[in-house]
Order: sequence, then structure tokens, then C-alpha cells
Amino acid sequence: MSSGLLMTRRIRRTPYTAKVEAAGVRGFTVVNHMLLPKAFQPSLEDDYWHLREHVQLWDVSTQRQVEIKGADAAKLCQWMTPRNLSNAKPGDCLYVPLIDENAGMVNDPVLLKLANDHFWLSIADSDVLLWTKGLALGKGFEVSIGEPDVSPLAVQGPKAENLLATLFGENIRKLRFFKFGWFEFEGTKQLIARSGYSKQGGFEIYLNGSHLGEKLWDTVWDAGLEFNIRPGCPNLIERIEAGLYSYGNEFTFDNNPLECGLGTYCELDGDFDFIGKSALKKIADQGPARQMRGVVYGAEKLPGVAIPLSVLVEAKTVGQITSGAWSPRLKRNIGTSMIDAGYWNVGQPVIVVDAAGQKHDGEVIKLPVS
Ligand code: THG
Repeated sequence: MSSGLLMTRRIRRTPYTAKVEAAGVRGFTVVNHMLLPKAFQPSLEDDYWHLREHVQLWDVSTQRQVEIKGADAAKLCQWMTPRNLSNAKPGDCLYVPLIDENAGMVNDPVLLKLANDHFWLSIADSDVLLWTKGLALGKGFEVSIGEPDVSPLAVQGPKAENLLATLFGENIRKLRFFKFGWFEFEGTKQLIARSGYSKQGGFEIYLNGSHLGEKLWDTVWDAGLEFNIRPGCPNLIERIEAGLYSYGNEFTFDNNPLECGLGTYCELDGDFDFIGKSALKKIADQGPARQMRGVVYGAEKLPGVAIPLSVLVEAKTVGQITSGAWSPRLKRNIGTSMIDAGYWNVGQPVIVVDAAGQKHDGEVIKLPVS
């Protein structure tokens, strides 16, 4: 099986792709029809340890923004999610499940409230732009919807704050988790949030203006040298241990937010309406049929999970590992799986069948791993 991608215009490059290539990227995946680096030198485990100790620069332009502006923008956003948005203020980021009429997951973006009538949905891998336009047209909402020229560059790891303070000043330290502010870069105002797809701390610079991409990459890179900066990308091991899920891998339209562990972001008894509300209430009344869990399995490093691995209890299939990696801290493979009711308790012994048909002892664990 060839791992090379046929690069065409449909697979969009980012403002940082040339820099990422020069930095020695070892391959890409495609998210939102756009390149996402998948690895640098020398190994996933080495990148994992580096991310936990230093600072990395990630091209996460694939986190595209769906911009919703206009008189009905707040109404439309609330219509799309079971999370109560009524207390959100400009400067807030909120992690929001988006669901369809059956309460199936459409996406799990970060919502940014720029103003009372202006929002960005920073999306995972599904075509939210089309969904949003369809809903707005169907409802006759007064909004304009588009994809702005915004390309997030993530600076992740424990040294990210000290690094960004050298570039953007001490005010960067005052940003709290999941808040954003505006900072000067090359005579422009740029949005920077304390957020990112790791639990090692860090920021995301939502660069507005592709023409500034290479300049921004170089500027952060040069200032990062004294902090031992490296090019990186969302790290599979770290994100599984952190319980950060990936739309299309851990869940799809076939899953509802309650089984995805996103129940804390769903308000079912609020005095606001959202698409899928009655379906979600019904599921809540019955109780979810399965739940997202971690699974540790095997005592030796197994290959990456290209095809889901069956999770068995005795001879019964109770789940499917959809993402898995060797955890150098736990010294076991660790994966995520939906696990059927009756089997999802922490400590439940399971058998995991690998791609070669070999069976490995495992057990259900809680994520995140501390
Ligand atoms: N950053 C931005 N956009 C994104 C992602 C990101 N879009 C796609 C994808 N990642 C969306 N998925 C997640 C999943 C988890 C989190 C963010 C995006 C996350 N959650 C916090 C946590 O688990 O601690 C909780 C946030 C909250 O309390 O509201 O960070 O990474 N821009």
C-alpha cells in the first residue's frame, strides 16, 4: 500500500506548508481538505517527550474557521449545539458538540465569540461550512457565513508562555485557559488563545492573512531557539493519554455526544432550543448504550491502528479501538474505544485482537491518564 498522496489543488496547502517541508516533515494527513503534518524526526515517542518538556510549533491550519456574522449569528450558533451559549462573552472559547436532528455528532469545534453578532467555529474534520449554510437558509436567518483566511499556528508545550512573552509582551501571561486576546504582529492585530490540541499548555495564533504565514513561522521559530523549539504536530500518544478526541476517528454521525463523554457540554433542560434536542433527550432518558473509554493492551509495541481493532470480553465484541499508540510512560499500548454498557467499568479485563489476529490482554481505563 502506497502512503504517498497525489498532491493536487483539492488538497489545500497552508500558509506554512513550505516551512513545514523545509523543517523535514515526514508525511501528511488531510483534514478539512487541507494538509496536516503527521510526523517529523525522529519518532512519535521522541516528539512526545519533547512536547512534554519544551515547546513545539504546529501547523494546524486545518482547524478551519466557519465564520458566522450578523443579526441572527448568536441564534444560529445556539441552534447548532446543546451547549448553553447564553453566558458566553467576547473573548471566550467554548468546546461545543454540534449535532444533527438525530443527535448524531456533526463536529466538535472550539467556538470563539468575537462579538455578540460574530463567531468562529474552529472545526474538526467534517464539512461544517455546508451544514451551517444549509441550516441558515432553512431557518431564514439573517447571517453571512464563510471561511475566512485564518490559519491557526499552535505553540504547544510548557515553554510556550515564556516564548510568546518575548514576542507579544507580558500580557500574554494574563490570558486564562480558553480565553483569547488581540496582539500586534507586523502592524496587524492577531487573535491569540490559550488553547490547543495537547494538555501540555500552550497557545494558538489564529493568523488572519496567509501572506504573513512564513513571516510568523520564522518569527516564532527564531525566538524559540533558546527554548529548544522543534516542529511538531498533534501527537497521537499525548492526545490519547489526554482524552482529546478526533472527529472521524473516535466518533462520527453514528455517535451521540452522551456516549462521546461530552455530556457535560449538553444542557437538556435549558430554556433554549437546538436541533436534535428531542432525540438527545430520548437518549438521555434511556441512558447511552456505550461510552468512550481508554483501553491499555499488550506488553509490546504494536503497529498504528489503520483499521479498528476488536475489543472482546470472553467471546463477545464489546468495542473497537479506533486510535492506538504505544505509551512510553505506561509501557503498554493505549487506545480509545466506545465500550458497550455492562463492560465499561474501569478495570474491566478485555482482549484486544490486533491487525494480525493476535490476541492481547488488556483492561478498561479512565482518560485522561494522570
Ligand atoms: N483547537 C482549535 N480548533 C480545533 C481543535 C483545537 N478544532 C478541531 C479539534 N481541535 C476540536 N477538538 C477539540 C477537543 C478538545 C479540546 C479542543 C478541541 C479541548 N478541550 C478542553 C479539555 O478537554 O480540557 C476543554 C475545553 C472546555 O472546557 O471548554 O481543549 O485543538 N482551535
